[in-house]
Amino acid sequence: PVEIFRKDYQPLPMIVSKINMDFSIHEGKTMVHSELYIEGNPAVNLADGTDKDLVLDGDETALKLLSITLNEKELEQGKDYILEPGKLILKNPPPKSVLKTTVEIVPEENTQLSGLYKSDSMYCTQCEAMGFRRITYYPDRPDNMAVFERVRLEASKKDYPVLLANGNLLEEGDLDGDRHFAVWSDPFPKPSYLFCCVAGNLGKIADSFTTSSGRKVDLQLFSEPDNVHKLQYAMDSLKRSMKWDEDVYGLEYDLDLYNIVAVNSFNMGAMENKGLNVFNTAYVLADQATATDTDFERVEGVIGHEYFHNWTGNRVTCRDWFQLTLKEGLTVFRDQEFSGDMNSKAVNRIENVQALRARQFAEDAGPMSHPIRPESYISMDNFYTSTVYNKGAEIIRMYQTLLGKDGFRKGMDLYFERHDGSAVTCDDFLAAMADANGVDLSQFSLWYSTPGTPVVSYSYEYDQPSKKFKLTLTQESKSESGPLHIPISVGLLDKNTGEDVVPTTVLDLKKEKQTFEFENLSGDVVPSILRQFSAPVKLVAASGEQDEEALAFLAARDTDGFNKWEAGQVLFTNLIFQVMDGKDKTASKTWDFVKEAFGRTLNDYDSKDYSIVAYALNLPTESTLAELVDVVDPIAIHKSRGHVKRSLAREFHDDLLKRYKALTDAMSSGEFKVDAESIGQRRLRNICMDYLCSIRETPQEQIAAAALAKNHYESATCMTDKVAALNCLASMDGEGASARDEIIKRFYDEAEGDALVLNKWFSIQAMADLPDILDRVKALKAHPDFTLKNPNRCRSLVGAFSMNSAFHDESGAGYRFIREVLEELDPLNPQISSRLAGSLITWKKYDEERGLLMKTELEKLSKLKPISDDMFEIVSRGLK
Ligand code: BAL
Ligand code: ZN
Repeated sequence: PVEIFRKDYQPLPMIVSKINMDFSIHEGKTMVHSELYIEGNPAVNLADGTDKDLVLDGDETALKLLSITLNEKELEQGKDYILEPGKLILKNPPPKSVLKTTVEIVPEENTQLSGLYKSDSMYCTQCEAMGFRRITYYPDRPDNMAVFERVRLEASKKDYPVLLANGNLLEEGDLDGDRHFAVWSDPFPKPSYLFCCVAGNLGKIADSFTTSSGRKVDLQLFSEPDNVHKLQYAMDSLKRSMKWDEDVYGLEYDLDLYNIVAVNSFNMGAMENKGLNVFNTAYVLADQATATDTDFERVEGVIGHEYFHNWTGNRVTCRDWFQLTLKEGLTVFRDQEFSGDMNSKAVNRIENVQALRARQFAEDAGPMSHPIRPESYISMDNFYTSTVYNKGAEIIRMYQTLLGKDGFRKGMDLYFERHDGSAVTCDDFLAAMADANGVDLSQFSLWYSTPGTPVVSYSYEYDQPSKKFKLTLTQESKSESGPLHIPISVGLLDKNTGEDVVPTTVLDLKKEKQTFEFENLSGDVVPSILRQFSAPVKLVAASGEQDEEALAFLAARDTDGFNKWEAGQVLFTNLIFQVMDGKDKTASKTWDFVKEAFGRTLNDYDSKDYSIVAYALNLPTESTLAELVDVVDPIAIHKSRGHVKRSLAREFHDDLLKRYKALTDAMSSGEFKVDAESIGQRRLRNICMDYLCSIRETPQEQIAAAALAKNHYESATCMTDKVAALNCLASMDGEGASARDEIIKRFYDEAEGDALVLNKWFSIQAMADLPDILDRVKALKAHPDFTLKNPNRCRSLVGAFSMNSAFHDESGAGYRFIREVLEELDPLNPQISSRLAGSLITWKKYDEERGLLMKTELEKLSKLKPISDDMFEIVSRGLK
């Protein structure tokens, strides 16, 4: 395996400016003919006489080279070109040459799902980051932008009636022997990672969108014929995305056609190929019977995300893969803003920060910690990370916080004005933001090179005589070039009235330690710090202990929705850790604060923001809690959290039941909707059920809990409620076991083979809290519906189990199981195996015995022969 470094970037001396392709698809063998129009890179001036070789990437494990000519002359290996592992080097081709190659590939054997492969009955491609080199020899790097002028596909008409590629359809027709063809052309120059073609027997829905300048764009969404009825929500989301990008950024779609294809076996969530997005079915198919509210939200978000890439990613792309966050951080930020505008901004912010803390903070605390712009990689696939995506989005959000919405828009406009049609760097983005606003962002640029989660500590004092409030902030980060520029949004609330006496103000924390003064106050105040989570940092009290009275005050009265929720979460967290430390919670003041906040929220029947109420009642997740301690004992965290949950459920049993029933009544007559209010009602009712079902120490309680959840399941009219009920039932034992088994079976039967519903069936069981969980997971792995070849199915069982605290059973059996699965999976699909290996590499975070058991399995994995580059990189980093 070779490590590639950002500092070694060199532009290509020769580039491909145009390409024509011809795919002849036959069962078991596809011939790919390519014509590459080569020219000198105008941006590179080499001295006369210097060799200008053209390095073409090609994965020799996938490509069988059948012929190669340059300007119609056959080439001789060793003389005209050299074949090396992963490369074909064309020696000094004259400028303005045409290279023609023919290769044979076998998509049916492509289990890596990178390049051209078969997903069930359809052929499809995935080229980002480096899949195109598994289709043909080509400079497979994003700075080579070429026009794909003619892409011709030919296949059996009966089996593959739909033939698609990027851009516009030029021609189509029938051929002898039940075959047909289609020719596609994409006028926009693009890097190879955005290439796509599809051949299949597909159904579709069609619609159109008229852009703000009056152009009609045809929209087509394809899936296997059985799933066509589940495409409507995605279509509506697409039209909302197109409108939103025009309204917010003045960005219009540029082709006459926008196609999306739903694919069952897909490594990623979706892919933004120009004019032809490919979607993992999980992120595009949704209907009442099969999708949860979270699924609907995700479909809208990912449809938006891929659509927004058309400008931030496709029209302006990355110069090299180290710049991935240039398009991903920016596009995640754009999809988050879109989802916030379509639904609830406050709910959206809470969900995004929860995800960031649970995944990105964990990643940044382990051996895969890297800056949002990494310095090196072995396999780029390993860097499609929460850091590049989600922390990257937080960095973009900070630009907007610092420059304001108008300033940010000015920066975006200048970015497109300067770079439309080119492949650029994160520095170019920063320069556009700085120049458009006339500000110096050089200190801010350190966010791109600094790994780790910075810690910001605060202390404050109010001086009564002068009526001044002083807030001192201190930062600690891994930046090697001095302190970061951190925007800290702060508001001050009057301690007596709760009034916002200083509305949200952005403080520029630029030094290691800074004191900010607020004058002319009329009395003492409570500060609300890091409102809206204005920077991806950990905020701690300098004294080491938060003022719980202030937290209780903020949980009740903060005018900033995010910090109101956050204050409650900190109180919950404190209580859970006190229980973990063996403290008697009833003697603790925290318990009183928690009870007060919980009761007030639960009994607030005035608020119609049901999701916010639900999230305020929800305890922090186990992974969020794990991020807050130096040595993680996942079983202890699980137990303490469970204890606090049950204590609250007992304390508020009657109120929970009352709220549950009130919501049941309120919802009983309504038709199914996926608007914020309906989603919120379901969310809140399901949280009430979850608390109520946690009370099951005695046989009577087990019977009551099982009856409640079973009734919930039986009266459910949508997947959200079915999943919520099954989630509760799946962990029931004792007197609840028969209801559990009955509903697990029913859920399976009612799925009627629907792949996405079966994924839920697998994952809910894999996450269950049962003593014999590992045996159950092993039995599920042997289930006829389980396969390692489908990434969604694989994640739904193996990935889900790795998040169950029982994975960390002190016997080490969970770790052993994962290692055995990974040994089986790595030869099939390294992208997925290396992802799942992430569950073992954080061994240093755990207590010594567990850490050692995890490390032992990692060491065994490192001896895998052969081992994929992806797995090699993760395991080696993990063992460092
Ligand atoms: N570009 C890979 C999939 C995505 O982030 O949209
Ligand atoms: Zn993306």
